[in-house]
Amino acid sequence: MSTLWHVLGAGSLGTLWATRLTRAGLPVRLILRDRSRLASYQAVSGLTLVEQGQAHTYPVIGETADSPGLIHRLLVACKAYDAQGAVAQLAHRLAPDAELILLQNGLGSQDAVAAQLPQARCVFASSTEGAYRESEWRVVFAGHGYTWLGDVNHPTPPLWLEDLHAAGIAHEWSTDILTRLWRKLALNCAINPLTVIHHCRNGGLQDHRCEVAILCSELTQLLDRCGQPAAAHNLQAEVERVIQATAANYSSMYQDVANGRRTEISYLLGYACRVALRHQLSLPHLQQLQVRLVQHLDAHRLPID
Ligand code: NAD
Ligand code: KPL
Repeated sequence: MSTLWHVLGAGSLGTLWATRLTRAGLPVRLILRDRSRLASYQAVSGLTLVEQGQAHTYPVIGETADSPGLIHRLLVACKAYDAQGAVAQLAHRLAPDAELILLQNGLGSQDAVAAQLPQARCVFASSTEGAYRESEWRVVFAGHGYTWLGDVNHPTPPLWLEDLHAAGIAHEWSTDILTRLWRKLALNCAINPLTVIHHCRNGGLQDHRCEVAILCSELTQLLDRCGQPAAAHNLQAEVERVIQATAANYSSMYQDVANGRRTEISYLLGYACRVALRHQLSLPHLQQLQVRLVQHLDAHRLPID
C-alpha cells in the first residue's frame, strides 16, 4: 500500500498534482484552509482538471488541518508567503519521519519551512509546468513542463519518485536543486518586474534590451558571489531566449498584479536584493528595480512584501 499523499492547497499546482496522483490510483487527501472551504468543496463532486480541452473530475477526499491522522508525506502547494504559516498549522500532525515536498517558486520560503521542522526531510522543487484556476475547484493544465526535485542535505532520491512516474508527472531528481532554484529566480528577476513596470507581455522586453542586459549583469555578479557560478552561466543569453520563446505570454507577476493578487516579490527580487545587501554587494539597478516595483504595487494597493 502506497503512503498517503497529503496535498496542502487546492490551487493551480495542488490540483494539478492531486488529480494526476489520484488518476494513477494513489491515495490522496486534500488539505483545505478551514471548515467553510471544506464545506464548499464537499458541495461539488471533486477536483476538475482540464487537459487539451477535456475536463475530468476526481473525487479527492478533503480535510482540514484539524482532521485526525498523522501525515507522512506532504506536498506543500501554496504560495511562498503562505508556506511557513500553513506548515505550522500542520506541525502537530507531522510524523517524526515526515517528508515535505516544497513547490514554491523563488527562494527563502523553503529554508524557513526546513528550519521550522529540523526533523523532517524537506525536498525542494522547481517546476516549469503551468496551470491556472479557471473557476473554483477547476484547473487548466496550460503548459507541459518538468519538475526538478532535490534535497540539499541528502543526495539519495526518495522511493516515492515512482509515484510521480506512475502519475505521469514529468520529473527529474537533481543533486543541484539550489542551482536550479537560483537560475529560475534570476530569470524571474530579469523578466517579471520589468513586465509589470512597462505593462507588457514578455516579448515587449525586446524594446528594453539595455535594461534587461544591465540586470543580467548584476544578477550574474550576485550568483557568482553566492557560490552559484553554474546558475550564472550565460544568464543573459537564456533570458533573451526565454523572452523570445514566451513573447506572447504575460509573466506570472504581471498576471498577479493585473488580477489584484499578492505577488511573491519577497521571494524573488526582494530575496535577491536582501542577499546582495548581506554580501555588501552594490547592485544599483536591481535595487532601483525593487524600489520601482514596490512603488508600483503600493500604487495598486497591493502588498509590498
Ligand atoms: P494558487 O494561489 O493557485 O494556490 C495556492 C493555494 O494554497 C490556494 O488555493 C490557497 O487557498 C491555498 N492555501 C494557502 N494557505 C493555505 C493553508 N494554510 N491551508 C490550506 N490551503 C492554503 O498558487 P499556485 O499557482 O498553485 O502556486 C503555488 C506555488 O507554485 C507558487 O509559489 C508558484 O509561484 C509556484 N508555481 C506555480 C506555477 C503555476 O503554473 N501555477 C508554476 C510553477 C511554480
Ligand atoms: O517563469 C516565468 C514567469 O512568468 O514566472 C517566466 C515565463 C520564465 C518569466 O520569468
